Amino acid sequence: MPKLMLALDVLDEFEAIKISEETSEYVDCIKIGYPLVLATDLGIVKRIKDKTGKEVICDFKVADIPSTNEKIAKLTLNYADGIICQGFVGPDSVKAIMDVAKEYNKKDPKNPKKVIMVTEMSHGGATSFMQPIANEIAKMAGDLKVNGIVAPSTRPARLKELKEIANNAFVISPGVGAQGGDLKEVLKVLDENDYVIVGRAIYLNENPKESAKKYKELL
Ligand code: NUP
Repeated sequence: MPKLMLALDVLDEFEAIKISEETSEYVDCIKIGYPLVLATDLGIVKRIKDKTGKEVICDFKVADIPSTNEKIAKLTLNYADGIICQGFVGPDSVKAIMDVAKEYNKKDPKNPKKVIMVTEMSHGGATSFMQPIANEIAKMAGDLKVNGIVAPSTRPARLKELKEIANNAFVISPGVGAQGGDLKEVLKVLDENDYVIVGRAIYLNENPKESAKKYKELL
């Protein structure tokens, strides 16, 4: 049974806090990204954590040179439990983020920071340039021993392949709900260490709590 990760891409702090509190009974982890952080500030991570007690992952898809990745990771992991980065920039850029996480983990080994790397994205356009190199990116994820990878629920066969290649990494998988991914097929691939990411199908529902409950039960 994979866990449920709420993608909280709303643009208003009041709404973000309200939805995260309402759904927290059914949600295992909350993922926020540029939409909410740019609409508020990075401190929103702490405010959501304080209200819900949930882990918060920052989906910044960091994709820069190592020294810039390092700066972004230091700022982000000061608040967040994990950070999402792109793998296509290569191992040195990803390692820079992992080194920052290791420093934080030395100081606070009980709450280890997670580095999660995108392999192949879930939207249609990802088949143009990402898909042809995604297996190699997943192999790099396994070699570097990142904590997790992002792989698409919109393409369960690819999800399976990427999960197998990245072997020890857990998978967080977007695409169920608004993007039309087939949850039944996804559940054949993911296990209890993995996460199904659901955003709009929960936060745009007129009753986010009921929707989160429904997804939790389906999982
Ligand atoms: O490949 C990816 N696809 C994707 O949708 C990688 C992602 N990080 N995401 C994110 O997952 C996307 O930015 C959004 O935050 C979430 C999916 O949300 P929804 O389609 O369920 O609303």
